[in-house]
Amino acid sequence: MNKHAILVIALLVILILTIFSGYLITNAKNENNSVQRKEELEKSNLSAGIDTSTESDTDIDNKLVQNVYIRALATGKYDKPEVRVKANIPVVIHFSADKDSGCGKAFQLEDFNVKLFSYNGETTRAKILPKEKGIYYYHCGMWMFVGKLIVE
Ligand SMILES: [Cu+2]
Repeated sequence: MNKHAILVIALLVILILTIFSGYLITNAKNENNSVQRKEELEKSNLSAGIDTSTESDTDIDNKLVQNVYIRALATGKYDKPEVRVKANIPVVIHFSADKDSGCGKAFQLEDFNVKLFSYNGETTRAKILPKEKGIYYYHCGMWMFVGKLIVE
């Protein structure tokens, strides 16, 4: 092997190492960014009273849905007298009712044609897309349980 060949091989090795380390650094940066973005979104969602903790990473990244959890209690009230959501982002309502909540087992949100039932404490869901800002009332069949869905 002559000197020239050794030099060429050495240069090739250096070139490959440079490209590979550049690739590693870029990858690490991307991962950091996506974790940071997810944390920021979770923070902003929390301050808006929206729980995204059960959603997959994809849903959080794409801001696909706003989850709201409402439960009718045996005390004759909802656990949340009001819920705030943002307009033009789909909302999934997760409704459940205590076994002793009587007519609270029926949940209605007429402005969005939602009628849910939870007879045995189970969670039932409805997805809506609120387009107009405003206050919409959710309630049981006789308006004894009443709560506000506030679209901002
Ligand atoms: Cu009622």
